[in-house]
Amino acid sequence: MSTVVFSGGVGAARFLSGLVQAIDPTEITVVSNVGDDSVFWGLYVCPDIDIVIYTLAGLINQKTGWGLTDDTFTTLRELHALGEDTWFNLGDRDLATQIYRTNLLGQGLPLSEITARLTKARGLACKILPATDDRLETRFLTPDGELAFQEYMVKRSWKVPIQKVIFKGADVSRPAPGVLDAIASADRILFAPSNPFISIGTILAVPGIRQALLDAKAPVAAVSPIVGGQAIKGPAADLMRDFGYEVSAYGVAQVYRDLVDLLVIDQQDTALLPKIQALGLNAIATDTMMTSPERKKQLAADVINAVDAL
Ligand code: FO1
Repeated sequence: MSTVVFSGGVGAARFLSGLVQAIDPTEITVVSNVGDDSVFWGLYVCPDIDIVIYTLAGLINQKTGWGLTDDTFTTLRELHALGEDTWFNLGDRDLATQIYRTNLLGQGLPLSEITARLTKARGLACKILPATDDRLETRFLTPDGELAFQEYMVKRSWKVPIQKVIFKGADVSRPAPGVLDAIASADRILFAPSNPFISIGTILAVPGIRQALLDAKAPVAAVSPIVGGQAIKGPAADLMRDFGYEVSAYGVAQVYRDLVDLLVIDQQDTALLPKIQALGLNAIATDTMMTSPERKKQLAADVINAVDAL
């Protein structure tokens, strides 16, 4: 039973760490957002891919949800001493991944091949595919001008209203090798509890992926990243508000209504089920908080059971 998971960063990684316990990890293909990718000091950083790899390898910094556990920041401090702006915290150990990736990109290897090598080097059994090997940059039009993804997310702590999300390069991007085939041959397709606009939405901005999803024979299920009217992490709630959606699991259902067959929402939002079902979606409520390995595995099992029952 092959399972394809559309994935952003921290929330997706936590969900995937439950999924690899609940089903055979060799049958999981992760399609990762790459719109957050950024270049710092000439190094090509793929936060969402790295967050998923580090999490599944048991190496993630549990407190932040990104970066490596027990990392140090000596290189960053030296860069600061040289007068560099060091708001993006690349740890010394994390830099090894960035040097490895950037070196291979420079040799002409596609991101998908480099990601496969990183996945193998970290001993993971699942497959991780970037949505595209082409450069696709999520950028934000704000009252202060256009901001790159990490400028908005990290430097400005997403405290700027968004007028428009720009997927620079998306129009000429192509799905990475294996992405369309994985979607077409999947038995289940899941949207991790990621940002509907700038994680899942960015993947869907790659020409061909949305259509592949609509054509897929597999049922599609999404886990709501909004619980009790709030985002678990990141700017999902702010973006929903900026784009005129209700900040709730119902708002998520409205965003996803043409794409998914099933929405999994948190048990504290159970009262929203009839409203979501009235949109024509299947919906279940369960514990989506993922605060322990057991709860992560249970959420994954609940999603799998619900999607297989469709
Ligand atoms: N997020 C932060 O809030 N502050 C950081 O300094 C930061 C550094 C960082 C370094 C490597 C990496 O892979 C991720 C990093 N993140 C940081 C997370 C990242 O900005 C976002 O969480 C993702 O782009 C969203 O999925």
